[in-house]
Amino acid sequence: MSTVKKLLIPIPALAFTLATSMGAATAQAQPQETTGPRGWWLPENVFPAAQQIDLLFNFILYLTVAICITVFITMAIFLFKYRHRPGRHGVFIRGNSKLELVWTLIPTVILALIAAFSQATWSNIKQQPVITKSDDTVEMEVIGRQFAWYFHYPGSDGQLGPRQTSLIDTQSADPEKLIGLDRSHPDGIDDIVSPIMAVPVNTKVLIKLSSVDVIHSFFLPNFRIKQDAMPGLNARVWIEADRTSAQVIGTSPDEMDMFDYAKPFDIVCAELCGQGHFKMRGKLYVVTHDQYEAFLEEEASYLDLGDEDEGY
Ligand SMILES: [Cu+2]
Repeated sequence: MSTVKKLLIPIPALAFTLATSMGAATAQAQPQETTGPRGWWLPENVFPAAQQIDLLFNFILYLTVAICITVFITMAIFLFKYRHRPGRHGVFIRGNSKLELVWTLIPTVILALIAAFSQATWSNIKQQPVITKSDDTVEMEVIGRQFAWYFHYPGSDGQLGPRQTSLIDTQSADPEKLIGLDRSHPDGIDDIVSPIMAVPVNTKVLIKLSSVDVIHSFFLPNFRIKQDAMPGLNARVWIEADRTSAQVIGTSPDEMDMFDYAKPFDIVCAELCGQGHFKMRGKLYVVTHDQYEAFLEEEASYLDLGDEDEGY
């Protein structure tokens, strides 16, 4: 076998690796059974405000692919046109100021345009007053810990109880001790801490995001949300789903029956946070208002049992 043939053999394998790794961040994060109808592209978006993110993503992708193809074709033409031929000598060129100005200005204008387009999207997703609490919003807290997510809901008083660093016990099997919830505070008495995330559909959900150990990243592929969870810092995130997870992902007899066997959206950690990073996944159920109320009631009933059993 010639050397050229030997070198050519790995090319299909390499092309396959490149093609599959293009969507690696989302592909790895979305196991087949929970992310819903699995197309070859992004998972279905249920967050109307994130449509702008998809538009920007596609615009930047198509632009960079077009530039990439143009550069490689130009390079190939130059390689061929100015290849070595007997008797041909190189020519000394001092440079071309006009040409250099053009290839500096074009990318500058393109980057400025992308920055201008992104600014509106960024403001809508990130800035006040979009993420302000009001009567028809739901507030909750999401806390990352190696290697799971915990969800802190306000109880019937609608107020999130405070968490204290001194109360955090990262070795505890009890979720409320893991996140350091202060039960002695009046706001914290009826609070719920659960390893399951449930939010009502068509409702703005404000999330206070943090971590009790290392940096994690809260990634909701179906909402195009990805935000770092930092120890000692409260990041603000908001979401609003226009469909329930049962409508998008479907139902399964294997799922817990709390939400009529609805399958959940994926929650993944998108920050390499330690040896168990790969298994740091959670379930996000977007449910009807009735199902959401029933979920909180059921969780609160466990809370009462815990209170009766003083020894525990
Ligand atoms: Cu993590």
